[in-house]
Amino acid sequence: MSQIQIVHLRCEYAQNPLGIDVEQPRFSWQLATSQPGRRGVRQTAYRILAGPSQQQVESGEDLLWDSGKVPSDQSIQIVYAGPALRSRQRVYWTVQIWDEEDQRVTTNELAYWEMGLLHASDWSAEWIGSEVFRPVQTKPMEWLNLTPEQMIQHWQDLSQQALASITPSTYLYKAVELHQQVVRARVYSTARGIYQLAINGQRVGADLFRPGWTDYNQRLQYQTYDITPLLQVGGNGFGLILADGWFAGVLSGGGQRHNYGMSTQALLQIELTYQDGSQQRIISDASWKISHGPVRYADLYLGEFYDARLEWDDWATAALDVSSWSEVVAEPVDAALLSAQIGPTVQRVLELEPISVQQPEAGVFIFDLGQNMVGWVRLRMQGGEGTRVRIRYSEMLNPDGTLYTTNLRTACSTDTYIFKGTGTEEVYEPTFTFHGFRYVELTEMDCTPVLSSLTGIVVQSATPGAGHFECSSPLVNQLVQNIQWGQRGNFLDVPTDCPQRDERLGWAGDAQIFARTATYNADVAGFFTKWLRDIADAQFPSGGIPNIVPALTETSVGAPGWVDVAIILPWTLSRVYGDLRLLEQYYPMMTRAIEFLTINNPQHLWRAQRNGGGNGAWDFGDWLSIDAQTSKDVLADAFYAYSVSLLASIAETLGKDEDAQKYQELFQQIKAAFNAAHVSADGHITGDTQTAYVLALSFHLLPEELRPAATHYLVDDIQRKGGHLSTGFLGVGHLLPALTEHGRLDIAYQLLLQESFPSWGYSIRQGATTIWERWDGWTEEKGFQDASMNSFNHYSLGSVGDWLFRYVAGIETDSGQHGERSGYKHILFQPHIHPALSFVKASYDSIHGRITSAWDLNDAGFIHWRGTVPPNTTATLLLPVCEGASVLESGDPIEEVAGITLLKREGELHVYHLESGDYHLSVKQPS
Ligand code: RAM
Repeated sequence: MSQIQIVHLRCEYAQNPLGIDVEQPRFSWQLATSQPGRRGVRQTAYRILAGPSQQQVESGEDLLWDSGKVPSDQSIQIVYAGPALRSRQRVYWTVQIWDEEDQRVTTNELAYWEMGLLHASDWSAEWIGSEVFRPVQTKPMEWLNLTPEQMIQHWQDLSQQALASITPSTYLYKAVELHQQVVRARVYSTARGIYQLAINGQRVGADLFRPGWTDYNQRLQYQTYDITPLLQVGGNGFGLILADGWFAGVLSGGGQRHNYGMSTQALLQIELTYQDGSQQRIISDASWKISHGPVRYADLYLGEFYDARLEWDDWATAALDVSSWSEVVAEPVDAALLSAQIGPTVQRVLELEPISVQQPEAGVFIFDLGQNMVGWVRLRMQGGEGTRVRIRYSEMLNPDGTLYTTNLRTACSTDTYIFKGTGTEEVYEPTFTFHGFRYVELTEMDCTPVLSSLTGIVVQSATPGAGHFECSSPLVNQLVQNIQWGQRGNFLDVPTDCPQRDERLGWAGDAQIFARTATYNADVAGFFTKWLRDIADAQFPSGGIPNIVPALTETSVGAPGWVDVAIILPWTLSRVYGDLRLLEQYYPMMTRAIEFLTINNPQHLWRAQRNGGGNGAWDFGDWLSIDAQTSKDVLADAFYAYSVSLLASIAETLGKDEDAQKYQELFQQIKAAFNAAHVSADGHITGDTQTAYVLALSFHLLPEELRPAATHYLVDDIQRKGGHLSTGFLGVGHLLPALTEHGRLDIAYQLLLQESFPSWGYSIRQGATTIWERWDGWTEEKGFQDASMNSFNHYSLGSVGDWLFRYVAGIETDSGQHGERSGYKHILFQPHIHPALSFVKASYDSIHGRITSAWDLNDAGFIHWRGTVPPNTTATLLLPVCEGASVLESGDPIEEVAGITLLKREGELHVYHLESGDYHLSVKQPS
């Protein structure tokens, strides 16, 4: 048996995806070795076999596509090059590789993918609901010019109106008699609203909040399920529950309902193939029946109201009595709007048990889940018929132990359950709402709840965890947890700013600063691929990009540091996942975004088109910085320069040399204008703030000779502030990298470990279990910040996670001139060892497999570094080794060890080349 295995076969980042509409899907796999200590495992060639059935792939006969033996070490992003794929086509595939000794390796893993409905003509289903589609007139956000007080009042009025006018969720149903055994059945389904489908009493798919959030005016994703096992010969019942969701529910825009349409509709097409080869379709059409049921209403912000007395024992079965139900209203669908789901759906991922229950007032029970989380609770309680329990959620408590809900603004986040009164324990979980909370309040019930009465259900977009980071500081370990929880709670179909108040929007500035951190925490390839498409959908005809994606009723372009997501995100994804197709696909979007700025700003300073909102209020600056006012002009010009420089790199990666040169020249012009406008001869930058220096250094805007001075002013400011940072959303992610890159690792560690205000450590000392929106969300002196904007679960200030993985553990990817080294094909290990920590242990599941990097310092003056270079990758290691030190690898003099080569010495750094394998280096400093 070969000692190399081929594992983790993926198609378009997914394991055996169903219903994709990518015309030429891409494959990836990983190599693993069962021989400990084996180094230099490499793929020298691959062969992909794809066929219509398992047998054909295994026998190699009648294949759809045989790539032949391709001499290549590429194991990611390999494009299917067989015949054009048809709607519904299922293709099985496997891969063989040849290793560095030209030994062929095969795998037993057989993967597949299945195409969705590729053409509008594939659809015959119709929209069904209680009424025909009534679009919403897009109106500009009228509240933009209101004062904060007026705004709160305005929002409150709207949410009261919304609650007063809210309508019950819709139940749709049809029964169908099937006369033969079905051998293949698929459902293609979507909704204007959010839906849950059940067949013969069983729920279809574990996904939540389908079809997810896109700009429904432009695009609706449909989902595909294999429902073969759910069907039976004889009577079959199909039931679908439809709630308002993002489509018709309350969704920011100032507490407004009906952002995309006035009522909900569902669309489903069930395609059956029988044993004898004949086919049948069951579609949503005028033959369906409609009614109301136990979900009396459901709204993402307001919560869910569930009356269990209205449940049917035989919901979605053939036996359901619908004699009193109404006819649906059916209307044709514009199938051009439909596209296949990409990326992961939202799923439940964890359950948390409460750690305490308190009774601050008679009849008020407050449960503490010990963690700020996103989802809801599952309730297990007994109650008399028609009695109720009211469930409210909050992130924090008031000093008297009651719920602090003021910062939720108008999001009532209240679930209500009416008991059936069965005489036994009833179990309830909401389905069509979610809340951001740590504390749960139960009131109004006629029984006394106990600790085990509820369980926290954590939901998020199913992005598998990728990174692990642990070190000698419990504070930093908690910080890592808080960053990961912030991501978990806010990656819910789109990357939202916060999960609790009446906002929960895809703020682009937050996402651009956090994107790289996000890639370390989880596999976000599919998640961000979907959202990138949302960004492209949101681009204005002018080329401008909005602040929020999917865009709401916003009609103006976004702010510096927000719109730049259109360049920063694709660039990040291309580096982390080696995804050059995204660069190619969105190149026109990126160039249009930049050309829009260039045309409007001929002086190379970003002055025009950065004031979304008309009155300039939406030029956010270094949002939520503390005790510093970075010049908005400095920020705008710095981001303009940065985006253009990235676009130059993108053009170069894609081999568009002329463009690369054009954007490189443009970058130089912006840089010159930046220096002329903002930088004095001695290196001072207008405003003299940390963020100004950090961005100028990180974005390479200063002449070489001024960098030391700028670093000096930066450090000076930190020291003047007593070792404290002052950066907001835009500066924070670059702060510690900039210090590290400019020789001040000591200051970077000082800020990391700082516990007094303002710092990451300060919030942790106050018991934070997530990253806060504001440094001063709660302080000992002032208590809660202004409730009109104070989320305790926001990821932006957690963008320091990138530094922990990329610099402290030191796991970074190379790119190569044309992206050939990206996706961690060639790893750069750059551990930044410092006595502030005595050990660091990290791992990261890259698209090529698991990378590890760990170091420790011991009293005897030894430095140890342990690392793993996955099979079929290579690495460069930068190790601090001072003059006269000796370096051993697993106890042997390093010069004699296979797989590792000293390339050069750069001052106190030794630069090694590593083949794949595990390494254990020790450096003994001279005594
Ligand atoms: C608030 C939030 C959000 C930020 C915008 C500018 O809505 O803090 O995260 O991006 O402001």
